[in-house]
Amino acid sequence: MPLDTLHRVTAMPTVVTRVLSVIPPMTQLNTPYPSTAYLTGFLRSRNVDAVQADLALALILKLLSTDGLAAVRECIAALPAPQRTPRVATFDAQFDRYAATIEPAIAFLQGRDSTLMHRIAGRSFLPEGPRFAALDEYIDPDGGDPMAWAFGALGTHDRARHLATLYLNDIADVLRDAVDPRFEFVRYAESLAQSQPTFEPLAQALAAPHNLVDRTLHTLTLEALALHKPTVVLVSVPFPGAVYAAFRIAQAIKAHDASIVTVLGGGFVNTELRELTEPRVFDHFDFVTLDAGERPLLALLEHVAGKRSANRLVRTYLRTSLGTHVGEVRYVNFPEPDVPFDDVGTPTWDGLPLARYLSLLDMLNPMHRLWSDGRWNKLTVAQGCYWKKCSFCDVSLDYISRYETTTAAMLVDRIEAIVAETGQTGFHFVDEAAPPKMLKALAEELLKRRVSISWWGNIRFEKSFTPALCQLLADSGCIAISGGLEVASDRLLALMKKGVSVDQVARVTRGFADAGILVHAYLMYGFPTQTVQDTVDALEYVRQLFEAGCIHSGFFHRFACTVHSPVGREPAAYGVTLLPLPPVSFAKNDVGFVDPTGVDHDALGVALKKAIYNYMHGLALDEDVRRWFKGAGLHAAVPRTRVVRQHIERALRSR
Ligand code: B12
Ligand code: SF4
Repeated sequence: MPLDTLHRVTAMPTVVTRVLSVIPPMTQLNTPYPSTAYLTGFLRSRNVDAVQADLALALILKLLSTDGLAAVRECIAALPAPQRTPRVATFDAQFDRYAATIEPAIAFLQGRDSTLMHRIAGRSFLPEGPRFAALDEYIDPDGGDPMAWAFGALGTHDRARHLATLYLNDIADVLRDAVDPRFEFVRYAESLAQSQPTFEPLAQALAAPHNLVDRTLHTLTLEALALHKPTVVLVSVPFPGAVYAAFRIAQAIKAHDASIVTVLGGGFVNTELRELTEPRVFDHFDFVTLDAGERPLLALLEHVAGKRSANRLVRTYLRTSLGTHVGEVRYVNFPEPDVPFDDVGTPTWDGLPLARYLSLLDMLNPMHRLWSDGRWNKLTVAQGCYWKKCSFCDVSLDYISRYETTTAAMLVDRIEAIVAETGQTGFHFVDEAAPPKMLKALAEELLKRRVSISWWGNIRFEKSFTPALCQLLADSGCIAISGGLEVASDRLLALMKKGVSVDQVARVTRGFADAGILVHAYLMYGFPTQTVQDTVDALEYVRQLFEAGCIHSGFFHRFACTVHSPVGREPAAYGVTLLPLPPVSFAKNDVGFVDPTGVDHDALGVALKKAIYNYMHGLALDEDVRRWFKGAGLHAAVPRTRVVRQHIERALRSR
């Protein structure tokens, strides 16, 4: 079909455009995911009437209410006996206590009723289900309070928050068993979307009758439409775990009023839907856009207003015939430059219920604690990554490869505006790897203007982070940084083009630690050609880094090969062979591979995770790392590490 025909079938002239941006369930509960804040701020800067809603938070607050729990109990009553799992039975038996405590517990986690901490911490207020058994697993080796050992010196408030989080986790388990097996607080029905080559599983799920979660989301969607009366709804899916609900929202909108224009975008789309050809997606969404949303949206809003033809849309998929399951999917990308980073405006949280987010205390890991606890304003220091070389990373995608900065003055203007609007001074810089030069300039500008904030974010452990710069960053409010040490092996770091060495990471992290900044290391295992010996050596380096006080926290992730990364694009250069993918009409991201080393990385991963858990408690730091691999299902004996015991200490001395 020629593109000018597209114009006739898709142009939808609307008199006044009102744009509603929506965060679908689930992303996170402690603070809004920032995409709607960015898009709303940008659209308002261009005089578009724009509003936003967080349906993820709204859904949780509805389900976790007295009425919500009563509805869950009705579902339980309708369950056949074999489906009444022990946790469902425990909930049912203690239902009156759950119903009486849910709203106070939520108010406490929202920070609206802090004195309740005493009753919660006393452990006689909240009913306790199976999740509380985890408390018995914390054993203080010195015989002290196990919770204090596991979570550091917890005050009453934190202790109560942890107990209240276990209580909510119990309820989430009941929801999973009795209502919807796909339900989780931070991801929902993720497997229906993640690397799903066809739309079929999602289509089947969307055709199924509503369960309680679907029904609640449907009602909330209609309430948002009634409140905001949008003509265009932008649905943002950052992760696969937000996709199913995004489609349910669009389905509800279209059933209510098919003339409302629905648009899908966000990190998941930018990553996984780059080869979209499935027409059924467009039963729910009129348009799907790729990459940074600003330019495609300006074009799309002009198109919707009848002022631009469809063949001049930017990075946009659409279906060539509306209202049917058939029709072809077209990708239109009229060449227009992106809106410069300088010009994207200031995100706004206006319209989001900032006082109603939940500060959960789930994990021992101090960095995870920052992720799930507290209300953080989110801001990007630069667009993209200045390094863009790491071979495991999606460097071919726009959100990594297009690097643009702005001035420190502009960033601090944005920070000041956000603090004035939200009244909150905590910032999470959501860059993939914030550039050191910009961070330095930003710190100087913050200090110059005497703007007091706390901030944290992700960086590369590169040598321009000198001890002096680390101190400057700390002075400007930096409380924590995370960065990739990845495989902790110089051979593999070179192969993955990380551009850092283990010794350099030691020196840089020590500089941060000395400045009083919490350091979290992203660690990786299972990279192509990684041997058992490499893994044992990596753990020895990590042990020494903890022992030397360079890092305080870490997490071992299993390497996953994606089609957008250099490994996925040139597997032979990394000594691996890709497994063939089925034909793709929907999502494409992860790809299986065969590594001739044949190492059982799953077994090693268990050992690595156990080790790091102990190191974070300062335990077993003087012991031979081979102890963690015992019983890890290795056929041969675990090799002794080749790393000398004082390696990191010497690297630090040579600083
Ligand atoms: C910071 C970050 C995190 C942080 C904070 C997450 C949070 N909840 O705030 C942490 C470390 C906790 C994290 C965790 C995870 N993350 Co993360 N994260 C990021 C990162 C680096 C930045 C996110 C961000 O805030 N961006 C700023 C916002 C404004 O950008 P944006 O959402 O993309 O929005 C822009 C455009 O997409 C577009 N847009 C967005 N929505 C819409 C809607 C419409 C209609 C339109 C037109 C346009 C549009 O316009 C916006 C402005 O330009 C991104 C990569 C990236 N550079 O974006 C990965 C990314 C989103 N994460 C990803 C993943 C997979 C995860 C995890 C699932 C990892 C895991 N396995 O646990 C978890 C999920 C956690 C959760 N449930 O909250 C993937 C998602 C890809 C995919 N396959 O779907 C990404 C893309 C990175 C990657 N390739 O791995 N993440
Ligand atoms: S892993 Fe980080 S530093 Fe490396 S290219 Fe990706 S975003 Fe940049």
